[in-house]
Formats: sequence, C-alpha cells, structure tokens
Amino acid sequence: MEIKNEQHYDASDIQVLEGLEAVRKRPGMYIGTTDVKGLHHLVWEIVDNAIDEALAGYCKNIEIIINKGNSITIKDDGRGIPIGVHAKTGISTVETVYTVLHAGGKFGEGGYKVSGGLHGVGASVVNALSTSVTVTVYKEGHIYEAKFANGGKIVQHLEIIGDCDINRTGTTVTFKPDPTIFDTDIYDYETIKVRTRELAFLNRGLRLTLRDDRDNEDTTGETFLYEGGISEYVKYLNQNRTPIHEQIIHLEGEEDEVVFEVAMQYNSSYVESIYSFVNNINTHDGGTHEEGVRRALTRVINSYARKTNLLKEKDDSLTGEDVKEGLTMIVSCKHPNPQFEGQTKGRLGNSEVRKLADNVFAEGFERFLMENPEEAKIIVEKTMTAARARVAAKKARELTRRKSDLDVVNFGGKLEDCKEKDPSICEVFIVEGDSAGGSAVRGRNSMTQAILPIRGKILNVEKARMDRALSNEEIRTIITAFGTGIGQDFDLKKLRYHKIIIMTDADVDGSHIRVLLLTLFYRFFRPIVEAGYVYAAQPPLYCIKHGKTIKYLKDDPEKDAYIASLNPNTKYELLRMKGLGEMNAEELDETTMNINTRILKKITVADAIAADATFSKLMGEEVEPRRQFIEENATYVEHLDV
Ligand code: 1YM
Repeated sequence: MEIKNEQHYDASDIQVLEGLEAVRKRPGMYIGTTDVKGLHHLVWEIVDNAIDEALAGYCKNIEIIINKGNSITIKDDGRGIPIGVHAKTGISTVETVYTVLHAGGKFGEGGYKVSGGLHGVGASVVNALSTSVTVTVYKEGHIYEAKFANGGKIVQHLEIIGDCDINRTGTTVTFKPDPTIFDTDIYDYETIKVRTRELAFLNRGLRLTLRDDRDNEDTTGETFLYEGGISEYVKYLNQNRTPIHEQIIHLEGEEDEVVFEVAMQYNSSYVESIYSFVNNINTHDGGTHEEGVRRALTRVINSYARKTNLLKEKDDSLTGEDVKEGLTMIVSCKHPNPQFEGQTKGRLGNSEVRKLADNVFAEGFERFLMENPEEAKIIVEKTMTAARARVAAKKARELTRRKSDLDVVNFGGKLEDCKEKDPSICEVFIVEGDSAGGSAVRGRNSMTQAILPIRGKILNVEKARMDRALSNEEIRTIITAFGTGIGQDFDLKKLRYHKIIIMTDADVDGSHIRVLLLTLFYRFFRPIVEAGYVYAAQPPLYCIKHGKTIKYLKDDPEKDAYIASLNPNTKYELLRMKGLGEMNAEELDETTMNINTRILKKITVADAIAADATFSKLMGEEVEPRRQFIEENATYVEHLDV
C-alpha cells in the first residue's frame, strides 16, 4: 500500500479538502439542518453503512455508543471497509469513503445500497462536520486504522496498528461532531433509542445495542433484536391498545429484487396507525407501496364480506376509511432503486411497487380470512361498525358546519374573538376555567388575542369516535372557533389563528387538560400541530423583585440561575406565583399573555410514530400507565418528540 508523507499534501488531497470544505460551508445542503436533528443525522449516516452491510448479509451485530464528551462510536461485525488502494483515487478505499463526497455509494458488486436517509451522502459528510474521526477495520488478521481531524484533514493514513484473530472482521468508527457547526453538541439518548429500536424492528434478526457511557462507563446498554421483525413492531405499537384478534397478519413477497413486507393487527381503538418504510426510511407521505396495500385491503374485505353475506346486497360497500379504523400496520419495502417524491421526499414513486404490494397483500390477506373465519368475522364487523359511525359523523359534521356559518363571535357566547381577521397575526388562548377566562379577557390585547374558556375536562378522543366527539360541546366550540372543519372537510387554509395557545396551570390537573387538548389536536387536527401553530403558555412559577426590576422566572433552574447572576449584595424579594385562576388581569397579561414578556413553548412532533405510541399509552384503555406518565412527564409531553 502506498503510504503518503503526512506533512505533504498533493493535488488529490487538495481536491478532497475543497469538497469537504463545501460541506462545512453549507452543511444544511447535506444534512438538512445544523440543529439537534442534524447532529443526530451524523449517527444515522454511519449506522446506515453498517445496516447496508447487514442487508448484504455479512453483518449480524451493530453497536452504538454515546461516549463521554458526546462523541459517538459505531461498531459492526461485517466484512470491514475494503483496505486496498482505490483505483480512481489512488488512496486506500477507507480514506476514499471518508474523504470523497458521494463515495459511499456502491463500489463493490451485489447487495443493496439501500439506506442513506434523505440525503444519503455518507461518511465523508460526517468527517467534514467532525473535529475528529477514527476508522478502524478488522480484516485478514490485522487491525487497520485511519484518523482525521478538523473537518476531514488526514492525520494518519490507513496503517496496520496491530493484529487480531483471523476470523474477526468488522468496522469501528468514532467521531466527534464539530461544535462550531452545530447549535448543540449534546446527544439525546431517547432519540437515538427510538430510531435504534425501529431499525431493529425493520431488520429482523439484526442485533443492535445502544449504550450511554456519559455518566457511567460500566453500563451494558440496551439490546434490540426482533426475530419477528415488523410483526413485533405492530405488537409493540398495540401494547397499550386492545387487539380484537389474536394473530398478527404478516405477509411478504419479492419480485425483481424488490422485497415487500406488511404486518397488521386491528385493535379496539378508532385510530389509524399505518406507517410505511422504504429501505428503513419512513415514507411519511406514503406512496405506491402504501397505495397498493390500501387498495387491496378495501377490495378484499368488501369481497369477503359480500361472499359471506355479512354485507348484504342492499348495503353500501365499505370505504377505505372504514377498513383502516383501529388498524395498526407496518409496510416495509426494500428497493434497490427507490424514487422518492414530493417536497420532503417522503413518498415512494416507483409505480411497479403498487402492483407488487397489491398482489402480495390481496393474495395473503384473502387466504388469512378464508383460513380464520372467526377472526375474519370480527374484523369485518369492526369495519361495518366504522361505516355506520362514518355516516353518523357526516351528519354531525354537517351540523357543526351549519353552526360555523353563523356569527362566530357570538358562538355559544363562549369565544371572545379578536377584532383582527388576518390569521397570521391572530392568536387564540384556550383557557382552563371561567375565572381564568375572565381575567384573560380583561388582560388581553383585544385586537389580536381571542379567548376561549373551556370548563373542566374535555372528552378523551383517543377512546371516542368522531361522531361522539362531535356531539361534545367543548369540542364543537373548538372546531368552530378554529374554522378549519374536521375530518374530510378539514382545510388548514381556513384556520383563523396561527397561534393556538393552551393556557393551563402548571399542576397535574393542568397537565391533564393540556394532554387532552393535545390528543384532540393530534388526532383530529394533525396538520395544525405539524404546521407548528400549537403552543403551550408557560405561566412563571416565580417572581423576583429588586430595586425597580420585576423578573418572572418559569421554573427552579431559571430562578436559581437568576439569583446566582445577581450581585451578592443585592437585596431581592422572591415570590411564588399563583395559579392562573388567582391572577388578576394585569398579572396574567404581564406573565403569560403579553408578547413582550411571556414564555411560549412550541409544540412539535419530531416523530409521528413515537407520538402515536405516546398518545395511545397516555390516553388509551390502560389507566395506570397514563396516571404515571402524566405525573412524571407533565412537561415532557409537550414536545411530543418522544
Ligand atoms: C460503523 C460503520 O461502514 N461498515 C461497512 C462499510 C462498508 C463495507 C462493510 C463493505 C462494503 C462492500 C464491500 C461493498 C463499505 N464499503 C464501502 C466501499 N460501518 C461500516 N462494512 N466490502 C465492505 O459495498 O461492496 C463503502 S461502505 F465503498 F468501500 F465499498
């Protein structure tokens, strides 16, 4: 192997550095963002290479370690990145993969180069955005190592640093993200865990281990290994729901190197939890694989229901909406050449997949229904009940619609609307209790701030169908105030306020109401949440007065930090703030509503699947996990980025 003089840079080194420099100049182009999401993206770029090796059939174990100081180590037991000199670059393949943009692609023959996320740009981007990277390869009885620093500059060319068992093979990579590039350099264990578990579900038989060494190096970590693959994913998602049939239906097929797989089980809820993946990437906007399954599902259930006379001649056919009520389903497709479409590339476009998905699903599901008549009957009856509820909900929706055509200002006498009509500057505060509602009305800026008081607990929509939800006063008031309609009539453009602010007390009751409202929004008005229009007001817990200064502080850490920042000789008065209901209009305005002084928390959904699981856990049949979760995580829920 050619070993270069470390002090000397030649033309190819310079070219490489220019490439990596481009990544450092515009990191967003390569990894989307430089926020906490981008930071985590680096992990998945490296893990993807290990997963590819697993999909090629050579790797069984992958380990992810969060080290002290927030560097990351990823190990696999695959073949090891090739160590020979790369024909095009004249340097070792290891260095090529880590320094040449887009070199992560298919070098060798065979196997999928299937993962790679949204950006799919690989290891060199991670190197460009790191302060140090070490790549170790175990191969042919030797341990090889290459090191990079400061955005991909080579500090040690690939060399043998020791020997190992001749049977040991694999790749180990350690990198430390560059703190000057990212807004934060702190990795979140939960975020990594959720995705690691998901990768284990999506790649059955692959063992993934995750360990956090930051506080304690002796931990063994958590291992994720699912022999049942996506069937176990369905089981996991249904764990806080009540399945209505025992078996999880698992079907799969393959054609022209495209592997298609689906697992499903109905539960007694009314929620649709259908998630699809292509090459381990969540296709949140669906696509041909999902379309094929949905089409076949509706067709097969209808034909079975007619054949068995559960659905009579006079009955209308079941719709796509009816057959997905209470359905938990994972669709997974592995494709050597996927075409991702749409603005966020979240849709599979390959048209041949629609037919494969339809065929595999229709054939397998029909056989399942024939062979399991009892389960089949339960499923068909569930979809027929859903159809009746759909008809009832339509009537109820029409009622709300008619009502919303009336003068909204006077609607139920509850909503105190603002004078402005431009949604982009209007906000609505949803306030718990009449007394807080009264203070809020007096304390608000009536030009742009509307107040909607709600009484007591609102209906838990996790356990109610839309028709029942629509017969609930509070929910009808909210729908009408928003102006968007609901269900099939929903239209985000008609939203009357671009800030929907939940204002509840900072106690357990307040958290419960907040979670009920978030459940309502997430299940019935999801686009409003996804568009970032939902906020939680944060009434402060403390007030500190010194001299003429009055400072409101939202919690203990803020209070402690503020006191520590004061001159030690400063005399100050510390007050614990009252609940919303006890504040007068002026206090409420200053602490919670005034746009210059208030603290708002934006509700975000980082991961729809995790949020779905959290809501079913929080709001589903089981009471105990809910009580516990709310008490322990009252504020944590607000991120939904579980
Ligand atoms: C912890 C990260 O990168 N593993 C890994 C990467 C590769 C291979 C094996 C590999 C691929 C091939 C042949 C092939 C990569 N190789 C390349 C390239 N783990 C990690 N494990 N032999 C080994 O694709 O034919 C890129 S990634 F380009 F060099 F082949």
